[in-house]
Amino acid sequence: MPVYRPPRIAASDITPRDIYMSRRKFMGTAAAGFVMAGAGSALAAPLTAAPSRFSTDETLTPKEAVTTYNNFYEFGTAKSDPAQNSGQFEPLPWSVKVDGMVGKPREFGIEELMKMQLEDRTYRMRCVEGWSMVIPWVGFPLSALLDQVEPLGSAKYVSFETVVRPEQMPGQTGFFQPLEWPYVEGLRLDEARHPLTILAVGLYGETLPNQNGAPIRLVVPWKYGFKSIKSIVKISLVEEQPQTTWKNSNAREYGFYSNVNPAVDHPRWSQATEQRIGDGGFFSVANRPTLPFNGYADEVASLYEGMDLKANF
Ligand SMILES: Nc1nc2c(c(=O)[nH]1)N[C@H]1C(S)=C(S)[C@@H](COP(=O)(O)O)O[C@H]1N2
Ligand SMILES: [Mo]
Repeated sequence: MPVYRPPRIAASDITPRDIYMSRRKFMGTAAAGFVMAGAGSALAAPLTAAPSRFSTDETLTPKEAVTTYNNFYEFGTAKSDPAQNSGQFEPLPWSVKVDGMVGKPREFGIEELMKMQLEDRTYRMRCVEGWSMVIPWVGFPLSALLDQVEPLGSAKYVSFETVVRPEQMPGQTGFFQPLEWPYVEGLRLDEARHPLTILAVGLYGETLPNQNGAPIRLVVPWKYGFKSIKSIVKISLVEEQPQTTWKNSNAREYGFYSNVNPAVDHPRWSQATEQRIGDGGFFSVANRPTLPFNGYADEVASLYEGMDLKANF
């Protein structure tokens, strides 16, 4: 991944959380749930979502930064590429195939997934590159989807796959390919079933912009951002630890677990601190301490009892 360069965000760009939340409340009464935009349309549709006890009340990262400073290598490797190069991507029609070691394998249309009980999940997001954001996702627990397909006792892991569409994803064409496609990720089944793990279908109260993983992406807030795979077309329940794109690309630098851990440095930089995008404006530096499990230790540390977190990064 390229070396991190801080974006320039003025303090005035930051949306105070109370303003956003009161706007959300208004939209909750005004919007009649998900409005399907036409196929291929990038029109953002408002979403209705219930509050969640898992949401942080920290200052939100401005929507402008969340939607223009992205990692989505299918659209290019520069932070500005996904927003600039994803205009022709068609998130509709869409479906997600759920298969493998399950009693009831099936394909879910996106319309059906949008009708799940949606919640506001405002989470910290920590990229392995050393920056972080606070993003108000709209989504539902992955466990709610897994329940519907009835995982078998033999299932130990969940694997995820992003769409491959070179004709709409310029990062998948050309001579230089930074990663292998499809982008794949994975979780242990207990991580996948954890209540913090969500499938997000929106952010800031609207359907996901293409650059953030439209129409549906994973969010696992205690792990480095690359685990949160975008634009998912397939979810499989499997017995063995799944392949993951960044580990395949460089196993020494990017592990399967990738839990946020200030005590385990990346081979090329420290993970002890981070820069919260929007903090400190122009002279912003990576000065905020990084928290174990990205601040979600109370919720998730028990998943890793007895495991050597330094060896199993
Ligand atoms: N398919 C796919 N998913 C992906 C990526 C990617 O390049 N391709 N980048 C990951 C990385 S490194 C991060 S930090 C987050 C960024 O999510 P955001 O752009 O919505 O903040 O998406 C993750 N999911
Ligand atoms: Mo990342």
